[in-house]
Amino acid sequence: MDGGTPTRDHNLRIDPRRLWDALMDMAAIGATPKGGVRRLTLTEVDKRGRDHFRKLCEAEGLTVTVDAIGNMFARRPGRDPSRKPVLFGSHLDSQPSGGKFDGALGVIAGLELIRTLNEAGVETEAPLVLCNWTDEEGSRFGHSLMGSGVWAGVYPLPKAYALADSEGVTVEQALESIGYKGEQTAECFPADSYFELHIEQGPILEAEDRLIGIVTGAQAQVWYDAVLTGRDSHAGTTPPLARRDALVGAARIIDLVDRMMRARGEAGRGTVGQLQVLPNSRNVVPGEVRFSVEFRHPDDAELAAIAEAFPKAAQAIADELRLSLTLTELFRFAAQPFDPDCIALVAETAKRRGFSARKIVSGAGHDAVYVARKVPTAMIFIPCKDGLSHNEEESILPEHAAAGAQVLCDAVLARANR
Ligand code: HGY
Ligand code: MN
Ligand code: MN
Ligand code: MN
Repeated sequence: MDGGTPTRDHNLRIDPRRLWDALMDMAAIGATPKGGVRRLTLTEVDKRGRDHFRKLCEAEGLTVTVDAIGNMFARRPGRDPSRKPVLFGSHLDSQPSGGKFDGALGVIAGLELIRTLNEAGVETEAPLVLCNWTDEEGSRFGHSLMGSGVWAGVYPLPKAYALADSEGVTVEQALESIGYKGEQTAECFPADSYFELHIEQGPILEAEDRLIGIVTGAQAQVWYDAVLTGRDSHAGTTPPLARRDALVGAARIIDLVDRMMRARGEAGRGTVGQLQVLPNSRNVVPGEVRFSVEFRHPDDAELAAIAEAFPKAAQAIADELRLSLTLTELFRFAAQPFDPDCIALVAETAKRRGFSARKIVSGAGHDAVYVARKVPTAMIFIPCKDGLSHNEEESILPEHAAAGAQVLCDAVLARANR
């Protein structure tokens, strides 16, 4: 790559067709019949996505490294090696039946940025690093934003390694089995800034006909695992008062979660997404039920109030039904504001390109939430159809993907050459 003459504003244009083709190629890895993807973290399919990503990066002259938690970093040198790198990217893992753009858009748009620079022979002042973070979704091992969380010092590596999925496979075993337990330490390295392009995963941009979301931060979250234990007994012979039915208890706690959400109006979020009934036999009163609970709120005080009230109310339900309840708080994070300078750069960039934009707080969690604890960070959103995500029908318009990638490219370039 010959050195280009880095100027402040190259006015480089990404290639929308090349971007969309690369998105469709990645979407083919783990493609599901209904048009989504299944690339559960650290599975063989995730490995295929990772291998494909590595190949594309190396074909662009990037040096790819993998850290101890499997985070992938594809590095492009800058003119001034003493400068801290500008980071950008997202995640390639997906929900069990996820959409083809959640995470992948940010990674593939980052690759398009690199391709655009290479095509123009432009060298930036600061180095660039394109990131693929491990296990953003948290669906398999119960901790979302795991890779970025280890990198940012939120999760100790041994704790992350010991997390196990429902079959008892640990993160460390899964990393080893797909060959992505890297040598490099998973500690955060010095970085100038981080920019993440992502679909909004909600309805606001589409409803307001805005092209770009200038993301100012993300809301607070708390995740729990719950185990309710009663007693298996015969469905035909056990009278009501003798029953210790864990599924009835779970049903009442699920209703409690829903009522606590609705009590907070439009901003409330409370979800039970996973549920396992044991012994799961139609003529046995269930003696054990395991389920997930998560709450979110843009206001920390509200989230704290929920985290204070929920365990007590759930315990009262268990007591009433003579069940034992084990409630484990898996993690919690406060609402995370992003960096004002990076936010302003995204806003300026969108304006200069004439893209309609608005500021927005992210309802979803993203790797940027943890990276922001160490590095000045901002995010760029584009709309998704009907605000739908974590659904195989997730879809975006090619021109929206191109606009998001253009803003990412301009913002990273401006930051790397300032
Ligand atoms: O759950 C989340 O917010 C993220 O999309 N994994
Ligand atoms: Mn995502
Ligand atoms: Mn997601
Ligand atoms: Mn996310």
